[in-house]
Amino acid sequence: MSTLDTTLETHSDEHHGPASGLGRWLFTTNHKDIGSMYLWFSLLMFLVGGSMALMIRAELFQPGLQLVEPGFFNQMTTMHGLIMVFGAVMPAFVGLANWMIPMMIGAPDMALPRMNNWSFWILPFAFAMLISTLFMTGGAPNFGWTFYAPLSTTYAPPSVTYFIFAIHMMGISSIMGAINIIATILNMRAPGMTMMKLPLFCWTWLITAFLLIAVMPVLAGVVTMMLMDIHFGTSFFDAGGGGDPVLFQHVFWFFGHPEVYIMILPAFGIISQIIPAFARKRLFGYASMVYATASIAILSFLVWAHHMFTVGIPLAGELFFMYATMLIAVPTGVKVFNWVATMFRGSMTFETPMLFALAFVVLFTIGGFSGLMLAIAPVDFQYHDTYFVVAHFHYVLVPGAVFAIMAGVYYWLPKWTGHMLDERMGRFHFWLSFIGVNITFFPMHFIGLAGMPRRIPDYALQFADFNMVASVGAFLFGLSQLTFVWNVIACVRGGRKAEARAWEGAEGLEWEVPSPAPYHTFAEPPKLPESLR
Ligand code: HEM
Ligand SMILES: [Cu+2]
Repeated sequence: MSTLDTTLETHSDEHHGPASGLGRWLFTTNHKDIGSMYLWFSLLMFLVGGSMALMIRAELFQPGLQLVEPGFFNQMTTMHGLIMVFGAVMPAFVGLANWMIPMMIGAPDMALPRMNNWSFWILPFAFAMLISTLFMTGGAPNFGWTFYAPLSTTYAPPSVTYFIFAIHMMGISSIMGAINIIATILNMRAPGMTMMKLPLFCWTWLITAFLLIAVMPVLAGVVTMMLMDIHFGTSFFDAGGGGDPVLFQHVFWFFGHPEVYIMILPAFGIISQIIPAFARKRLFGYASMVYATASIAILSFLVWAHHMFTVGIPLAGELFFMYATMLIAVPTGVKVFNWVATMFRGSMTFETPMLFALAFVVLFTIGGFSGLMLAIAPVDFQYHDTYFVVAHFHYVLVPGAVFAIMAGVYYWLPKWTGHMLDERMGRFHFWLSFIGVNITFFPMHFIGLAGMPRRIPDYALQFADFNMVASVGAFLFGLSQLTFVWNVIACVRGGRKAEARAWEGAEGLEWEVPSPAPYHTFAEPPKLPESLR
């Protein structure tokens, strides 16, 4: 090697490590730094939103009013829902996308690194503003995470204006993140990585990004209409001025239903990476996974009114939305079938990421089945707005989305930190969470079917036993998350050294680079490994 070459190399090394101090984090355009910030932010929001859930469950431990004012209770349910959806689950997926997509496709970074910095940094401001409403006159938003008008307009606390601004900012962040992910995946794949070789986490995120671009503007639109109704004399949602509150629900759920897939499709992707690794087999039915994901995404635009069966839509509408919703079970069933078929006759081992992935398959499916029950229009008249709904969506969100995120974190932690995690602590966290989640949410099916309404601080005596069980489970689940925090911090600080391919059966470009992954990977496009050729 000539002298010139050597100087050039040392030169470039000197200037491309991380900057030092706070500036590194404020001004970074590095996908790994930004991914880490998203993940830490998400963890913080998960703990804040989780504490709110525990306040709710503490009040509901017994019938009667014990701990909080009913008005404050409503603020807690609202803030809990908003923080978990927009602050915990969505940013966690974006963090995983930032870390993993460039490494999985063999790109040096995201396509639009400066925008990436901005996508992240507006989030802390949005959530600081949202949470600050708790200290304002009239209190925080109290109208539920679905913010139905006129509760969120005519009868809303003054802080609703800050809520609207916060939602706008979150929307901008999500749209920029989505544009970045699409630009990266479509343009920056290593030579030879055709679309049908793309790792499934990238595929599911690509489709999710299109969903985000399609529906975040709808969310922005609906909050803007609220803003107009509140401050500028319009009556979009005010029957007294010729408007219609049901219009709100249509616009909201046109955003809201695709939103629930935004929170689950990337989870499908993570599970589709992990199960083959620990079954030591290729994923069964790769192409059908891609088509199933796309079908779910397209169908998600045609089912929004299944949230509105009770508002009085025409019978033809009830039937259309009922059957369209049931249709989604078909591609979802394909996915579950493929995961099970991947495991069939595989050489399975059950490390922590795999345990979370397996629990995902079983418990998400329970949530899917209760979703099918809710889709049956005539019986939804009984379930609507009861704890059955709360049970349903927590099964898809907690042992669904959240377990998938934890599976992904445990799976990729060795790549991020260079250390293996403490398996015993990981399994301890898994079993406590698995037991806690079921004790919390399974009884909610029964109290829901028996008629206990959601979003109430007090309830009739006959619901007392199951509520007590659910509250005990919630504290078990909540406290066991501290073992997760402990695990992650311990793994960052030390542990057995991880190899490049940290898990025996793991395949993909991310396992070809050293652990921890260097600050810059793939300055040159890599040659694809055997498994991808
Ligand atoms: C420690 C785990 C959790 C517990 C114990 C918990 C508990 C609760 C409770 C008791 C409610 C109020 C139900 C009602 O009164 O109607 C609620 C609502 C809600 N939760 Fe959770 N939750 C947890 C985690 C999550 C996660 C991870 C998410 C989202 C990813 C989530 C999303 C929601 C949503 C969207 C609502 C509806 C809020 C509303 O009614 O507007 N929860 N949760
Ligand atoms: Cu829906």
